[in-house]
Amino acid sequence: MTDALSAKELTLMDAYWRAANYLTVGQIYLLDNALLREPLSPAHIKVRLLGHWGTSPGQTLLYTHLNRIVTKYDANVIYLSGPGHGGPAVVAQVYLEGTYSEIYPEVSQDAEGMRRLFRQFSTPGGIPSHVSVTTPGSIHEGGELGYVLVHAFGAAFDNPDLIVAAVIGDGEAETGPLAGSWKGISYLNPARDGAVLPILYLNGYKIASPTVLGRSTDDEVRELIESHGYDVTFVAGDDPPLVHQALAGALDTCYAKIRAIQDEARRRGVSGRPRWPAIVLRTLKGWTGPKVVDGVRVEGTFRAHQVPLSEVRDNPEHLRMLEAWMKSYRPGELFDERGRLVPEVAALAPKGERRLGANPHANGGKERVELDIPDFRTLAVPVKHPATERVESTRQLGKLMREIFERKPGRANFRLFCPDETASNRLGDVFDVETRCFVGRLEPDDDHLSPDGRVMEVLSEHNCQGWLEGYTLTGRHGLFASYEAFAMVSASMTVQHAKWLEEGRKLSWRKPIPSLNILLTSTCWRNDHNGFSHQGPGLIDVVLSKKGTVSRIYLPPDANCLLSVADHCFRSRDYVNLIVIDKQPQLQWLGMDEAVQHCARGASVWHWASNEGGAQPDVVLAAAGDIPTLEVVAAAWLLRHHVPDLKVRVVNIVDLMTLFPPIAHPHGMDETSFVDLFGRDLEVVLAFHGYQRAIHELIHGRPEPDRFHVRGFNEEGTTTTPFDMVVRNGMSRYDLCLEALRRVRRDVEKATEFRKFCQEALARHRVYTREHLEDMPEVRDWVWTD
Ligand SMILES: Cc1ncc(C[n+]2csc(CCOP(=O)(O)OP(=O)(O)O)c2C)c(N)n1
Ligand SMILES: [Mg+2]
Repeated sequence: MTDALSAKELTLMDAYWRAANYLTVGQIYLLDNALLREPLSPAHIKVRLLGHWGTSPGQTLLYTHLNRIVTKYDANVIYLSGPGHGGPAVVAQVYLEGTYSEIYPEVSQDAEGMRRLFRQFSTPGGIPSHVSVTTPGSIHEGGELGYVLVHAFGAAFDNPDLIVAAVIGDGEAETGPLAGSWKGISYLNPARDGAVLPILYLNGYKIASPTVLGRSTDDEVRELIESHGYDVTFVAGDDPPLVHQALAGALDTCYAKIRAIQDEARRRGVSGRPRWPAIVLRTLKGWTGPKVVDGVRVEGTFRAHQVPLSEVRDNPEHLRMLEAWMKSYRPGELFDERGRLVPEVAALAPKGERRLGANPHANGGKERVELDIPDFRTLAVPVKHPATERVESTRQLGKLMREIFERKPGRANFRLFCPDETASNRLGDVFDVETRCFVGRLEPDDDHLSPDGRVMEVLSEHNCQGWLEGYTLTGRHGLFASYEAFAMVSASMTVQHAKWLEEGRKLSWRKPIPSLNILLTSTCWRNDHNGFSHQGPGLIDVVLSKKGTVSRIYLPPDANCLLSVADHCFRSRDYVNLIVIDKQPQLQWLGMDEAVQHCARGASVWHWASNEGGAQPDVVLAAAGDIPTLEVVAAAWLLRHHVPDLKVRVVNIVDLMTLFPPIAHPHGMDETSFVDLFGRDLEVVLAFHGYQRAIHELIHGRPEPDRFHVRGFNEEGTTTTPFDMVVRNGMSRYDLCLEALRRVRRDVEKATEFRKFCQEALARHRVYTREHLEDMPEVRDWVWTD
């Protein structure tokens, strides 16, 4: 086989790699004397050494070689670093190519800029140690390991020209999400989407242990990845010239294969799942670093993971070794008098937006095209009288998405991600115009399945959420619809994404991206057939813990509110929007105009359900969530019929964050509005979709918070009737009535009889459900009557 690189190219690429390695080590260790123009002394060394060397030389190598592919083929490539703790490697690279200094001019491409580059890394007031939001060209921090491949696929969908290089750590490859993400190629359409190039980086170790794949034979690794459907090319070695040649050749081959697959599909149509190329790179962990330190082997072992020389300030031998290590890259040949990369080497970097750090896809807001959303009011459910008709609310959202799918702009920029539950979640109207995506063998019995679909059904919450994240991070829009309980599977990804958005907002060069929209349906209250395992509203608590700048939680009580909320969420940017509503037929409360007003306010008094008249109510019955709304309104109805003397105000909360004081959340309503709803010292019985404590957290700091008596999900669940669920959790209409009477501060006529009525109703419920196995007709068929 002929060498991929000429002797000259090889020399220059090696120089580029050495420069990146030099800058990587400099960032980890040096405060000053960046170009080592004077003998290294302890004063030049950082007090705290915080960074990761082990993964870095492999990543600088890959980046250098991807630069070559970009330049040689004018390829459109972004780089995702799975082991994102190799932050200094990627920062070194974006600095060398010039993007870093364009965004952060104070970190200039000269000696002073290099000093700043080193000093800022992993120091207070500086930059984080990972490939984080501050790193140009990054859409993936790689802090919480496991998501690099799902993000890569998300970025590639509907981006036909893009190649996403995804570097996977061999430790990262042990995570569940990563192991599950190889199957992305069964959803990647070679005619319509871009390409993902997985690069499994086998340096053999994690922090302290060997990796499973590192200790596997080449044959075993090959079989594993081939069995996922990839065409694997191995690159291995510890001799730089040989590895350069092999890697350059491998990347040339992979590039050619990608283009051949795409050309074929774009000319002749998609026929089955192509065997996409993947690379396995087996090199030493901490390659080119110190081989042995204090008599212990470091290069090629787990000991290279973080800082191979840990006592450089105090141990003269370590200091000497650091100096020798850095000088082994021959900085004098690489950087000129002013500290600039010598022109011949610098010329290897791609130009303009082709640079990996400057590619606009990795600053997704730049690529964002607004979503073309139809007027959701045209999908309104007519509500002549509140609480008289039952509708599957999520079905209206399916209709809205159907219309969004229909209105494709030049290039489609909307997808629905769902673990196999689109129809089950009553969102199936999208199938009037869209199909489920599947790139593989199709059977005549398949239902709305094709390689061209944009409904992404993979039974993996990690894939669904990660794909949507990658899709939005590159400027496109979508929704992840999940069973409520199982959104917890990817809750940690929600947390990480919220952190990313939070940091991104602080950087003016990062343009706002479409929000991450998560629909939680099949909720805890209505998992009649699935039972306790499916009953868990925990994601609300997770999102509640995120900063108000990025977190939103909506609990629309009916279809028209859901449409209004969804429209708002689809138009928003830089948020994590959690929308919680069940899919079962449910009573409808508000006409569209009222719904829009209610959602705009976030919470309001429902006068039609209240009987306070002009007077001060005895009690406020408040609800947040669809089932709580049903129980609260039914409780108000019972009270007005049985104890008309009791004055009740009904409040509904659709935007949960309005309950926060304004200092805690930007949606927090001002005190006047809060008092308008809940008074200053009125007793409030509040039924909540999730765990009660969330409400107590929200209203902390409001006037007299002890007067809020919250009922919510109490971890009482099983396979049972809808009403039994609320009874078990003490949130039934009868429980709410009893609670209201318990809290009232005056004697109310007929209260005693009504208490008895409620207790008897609960007892009757118990007997009736055990005998008839369904809810009592008076509950099951309840509608509002005057
Ligand atoms: C989900 C997760 N668990 C644990 C960690 C802690 N951690 C940081 S780096 C690392 C080892 C990573 O090994 P590998 O993926 O092989 O990367 P590399 O060898 O390239 O450094 C671990 C366990 C993490 N960052 N994320
Ligand atoms: Mg490793």
